[in-house]
Amino acid sequence: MNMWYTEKHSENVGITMRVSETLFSGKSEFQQLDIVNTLEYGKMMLLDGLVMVTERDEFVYHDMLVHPALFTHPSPRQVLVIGGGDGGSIREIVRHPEVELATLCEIDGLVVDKSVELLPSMASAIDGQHPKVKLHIADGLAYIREHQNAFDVILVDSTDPIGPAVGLFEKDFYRLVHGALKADGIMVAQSESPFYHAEIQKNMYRNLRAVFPLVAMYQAFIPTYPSGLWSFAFASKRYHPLRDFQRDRAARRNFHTKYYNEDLHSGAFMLPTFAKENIAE
Ligand code: AG3
Repeated sequence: MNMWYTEKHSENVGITMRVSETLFSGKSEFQQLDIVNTLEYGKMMLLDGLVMVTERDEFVYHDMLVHPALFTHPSPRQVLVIGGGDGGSIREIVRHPEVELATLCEIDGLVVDKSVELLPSMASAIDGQHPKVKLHIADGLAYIREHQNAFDVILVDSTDPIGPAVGLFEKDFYRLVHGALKADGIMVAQSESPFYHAEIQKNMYRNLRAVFPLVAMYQAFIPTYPSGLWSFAFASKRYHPLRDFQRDRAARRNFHTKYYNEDLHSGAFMLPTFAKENIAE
């Protein structure tokens, strides 16, 4: 057996992984979903052919989407994830004792069902049993329109801006997120690769700045995403990710994080010049 899966990152470049078996392959109302087993990265989930998560490196993405905002907000009680149907972000959120309720709003029920069935190391908190987790299979835009002034932190755990996620990179959506946050709320969204996606980042950060008073980019190393250099947008109504960082609370956390730590929190906001230039005002 010599089966390989390649995600093309440009016309001429891609990442390729040896695959041992296909665990699921099917089409939902929204997108193509595939879950395969790879030899080096464990199980891998793809949406419309794009790598969403692998068991081996998902810890980087989920640590970094969740912990910087939750260790900056002094009291993150109500947290919403838009997208993120694999459950990895919710798993990290409920490790914070301050969190009272973690809500997942995922548009595609098939992603949740198949993650619970095939990716239990990520989906353990969204199997319907966790007392602090609420699950909505719904369009994120419609959901936040109906839940204004409700959340301390909103995390946008989306795929690339093609297919069902296009709207999650637009100004109208950020206005709704702003309204769905309380007066001191924080939003974090995955914001693509500074190396490959300069145009997307330029528009995305311009849209965010039109809505939020404080917008910053931070980075993480994610081997299976295009270029390996990935980024997140921190958009905030009040708290600054470095000045208001609750370093002591982060250092005293009573759970293990394999990527995030209290030193890296600040380091992640230091950017290479080309990344700064992508989002220069
Ligand atoms: N979110 C996917 C980020 C985009 C990856 N892009 C790509 N492979 N071209 C991951 C969701 C994990 N909860």
